[in-house]
Amino acid sequence: MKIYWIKAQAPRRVLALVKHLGVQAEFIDISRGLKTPEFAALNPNMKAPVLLDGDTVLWESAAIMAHLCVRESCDMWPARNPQEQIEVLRWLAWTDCHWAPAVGPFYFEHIVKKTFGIGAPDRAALVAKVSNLKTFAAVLDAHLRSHSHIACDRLTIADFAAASMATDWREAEMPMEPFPNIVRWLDGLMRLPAWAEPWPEKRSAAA
Ligand SMILES: N[C@@H](CCC(=O)N[C@@H](CS)C(=O)NCC(=O)O)C(=O)O
Repeated sequence: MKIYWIKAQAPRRVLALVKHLGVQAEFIDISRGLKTPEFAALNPNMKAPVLLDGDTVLWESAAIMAHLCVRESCDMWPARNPQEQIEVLRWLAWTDCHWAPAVGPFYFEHIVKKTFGIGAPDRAALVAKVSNLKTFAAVLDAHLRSHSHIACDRLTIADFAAASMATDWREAEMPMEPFPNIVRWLDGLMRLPAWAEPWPEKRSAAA
C-alpha cells in the first residue's frame, strides 16, 4: 500500500488512521510533486492524500478512511450497520459543507502559512470570520454536550474528519473557549498517539 501525503489536514486524517490501525504502508511525501502529470494521473485534482492499494487508486480522505476501515474490519467506518453509516455520513457532510469553511480560514492563516512558509498570518482578515466559526461551533458543542464523540458515541472517521483543521485551535487562534465540549473532545483526541503524531518519520538522505 502507498499513501501520498503532504503535511496538511486532509492527509493527517489518513496518516493517523493508518498508524492507529497498525497498517503497513509506504509513505510518499508528494509536496514537491503535486502538480506533475504523473501525480495528476493518480488524482486529477492534484491534491493529497491519495491511496494506492493493489488495483485501487483512491482520493478524498473520507473515502480513503472508509476503505482502510473496511480492509481492516474496523468499525470506525460502520460497514455492517446502515443506521450508523447514516450518522457518520451526516457528520462528514456537515464537516465539508459547514465546519471546514468555518474553521478553515484560521487553519490557513496560522497553520498552513507557517508550515509552507507562505507569509505571516493576516489576523485582520480573520475578524470577519469569527461569527461563522461561532455559529457552527455552537452546533457541534451542543451535540457534544451529550455525546462523547461526533457519531455513534465512539471513535469514528467522522472524528478524524471534523478534528483535522481544528485540532491546533490554540495555535490557530480559533475562539473555542466558549465551547467547552469541543475543547474536551479535541483534547481527548490528542491523547490518541496516532492522532497526536500522525506524520511519517523523515527518512535520512541515505535511506
Ligand atoms: N477533500 C479532499 C481535500 C484534499 C486537499 O485539499 N488536500 C490539500 C491538503 S489538505 C492539498 O493537497 N493541497 C495542495 C494544493 O492544493 O496545492 C480530501 O479530503 O482529501
